Amino acid sequence: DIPIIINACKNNNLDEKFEDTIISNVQIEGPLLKGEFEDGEVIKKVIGRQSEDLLSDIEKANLRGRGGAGFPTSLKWKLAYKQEKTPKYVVCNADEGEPGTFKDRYILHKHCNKVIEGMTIASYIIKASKGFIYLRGEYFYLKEIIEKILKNRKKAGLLGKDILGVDGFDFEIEIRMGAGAYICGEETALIESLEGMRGEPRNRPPYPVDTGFYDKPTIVNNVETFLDINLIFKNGVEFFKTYGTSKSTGTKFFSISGDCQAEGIYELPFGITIEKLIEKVGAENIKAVQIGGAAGRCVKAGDFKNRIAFEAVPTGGSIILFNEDRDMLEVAQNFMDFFVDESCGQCTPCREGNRKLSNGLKLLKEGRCPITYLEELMDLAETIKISSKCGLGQSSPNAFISIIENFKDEILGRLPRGGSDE
Ligand code: L3W
Ligand code: SF4
Repeated sequence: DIPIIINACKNNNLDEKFEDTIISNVQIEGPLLKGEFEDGEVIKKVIGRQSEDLLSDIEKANLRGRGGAGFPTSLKWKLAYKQEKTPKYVVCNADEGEPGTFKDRYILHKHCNKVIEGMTIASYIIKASKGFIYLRGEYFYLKEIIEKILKNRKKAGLLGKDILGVDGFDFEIEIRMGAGAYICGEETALIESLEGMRGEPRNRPPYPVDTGFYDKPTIVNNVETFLDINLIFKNGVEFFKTYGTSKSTGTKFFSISGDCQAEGIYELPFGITIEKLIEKVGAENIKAVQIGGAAGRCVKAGDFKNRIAFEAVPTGGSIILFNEDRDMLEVAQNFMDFFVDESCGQCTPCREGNRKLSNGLKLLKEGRCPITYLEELMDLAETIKISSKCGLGQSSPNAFISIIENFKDEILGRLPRGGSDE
């Protein structure tokens, strides 16, 4: 018997009560989940149109991936469409494991039909015949719900062979469960896991658009990106662009938690200021906001006029608020311990470097970290960012760096003898 190690991402509260409390506060100010939606209605609108034409609409809408990196969806899909290798694959990345993120879980629970509709449109555009929903292991309870929807859609001719009677429009979707590893949210580790291998990132390039699942063209997109596709083809490009900024069009789902009265899920236009967001969730005396989860940056009170957008402060959706009572070193420690746990261990800067940053924070909290060592740790943090193999390592020191830089006064007071190098 080989023991299965389930390294659950600890920072999310996964008990069932969570759905009834935090997720019950859903504030939708954008159009994505509003209005009537009939299964198959958006697919019907795209059928008969050429892939190039549909890709041009996505390009004009300037849709950017909602998983955090903001890569142009039209470019990703165009690269996959142009590939001659077949079969091609569409993967929905539902391995939502970023600390403080719980919006995809809600979307999949309550609006899964729209996500599947978006995936089916993607398959029509790039000419893929198979799709996967890679579902976070801890969201096992959603598997049955999604399976039922897939079955119903197949019965209605919206999945399977010759979808809606269109000759050769074949698309099947399978659910694959993750097993609790955060790294499987990184697209190439996800693909390795889909192939039955240990979830370890591959070198990129080649990118999955040409060398993905079993080396075939594969697009991997976040749950929310597939949701956005519906809006573009249902209401049109111009309508989509009425929300957001010119470089970050549309709306964004945020999972908001921490020191506030109305934590929950919010759909808001891109470009909203941090200040406005704090006001919306009824938070007071906030000294820091972590934007983008553990991989994101910690923004200090003086910078709350900044906007949340790909060209300003980007996020895949996680927003965590900290009030004046919070010890920012504890916050940084929490994030660094998370990365020490979740690093796949493949490359040295991430595996060893994050451990050193975490240990350095312990020394700082105990008042045993001289200023010269703190400076060395900041250099190490930059080295980890530039020398790690994948997005996890490259973004893991963000919280450490931004907290040390933004809360210098709070931290310098914790150095031995006011900062002297004893
Ligand atoms: C073709 C090129 N494709 C880039 C594609 C690439 C990917 C997308 C974004 O994640 C953050 C990090 C993590 N030809 C391409 C190309 N692409 N150049 O565009 O790529 P990239 O490299 O900008 O970002 P990334 O490394 O994928 C960066 C976080 O995202 N992350 C994401 C997790 C997401 C989930 C989820 O959606 N459920 O878990 C994982 O590492 O923190 O900060 O598709 O192929 N020249
Ligand atoms: Fe693994 Fe970290 Fe290297 Fe990514 S950066 S491959 S998670 S060790």
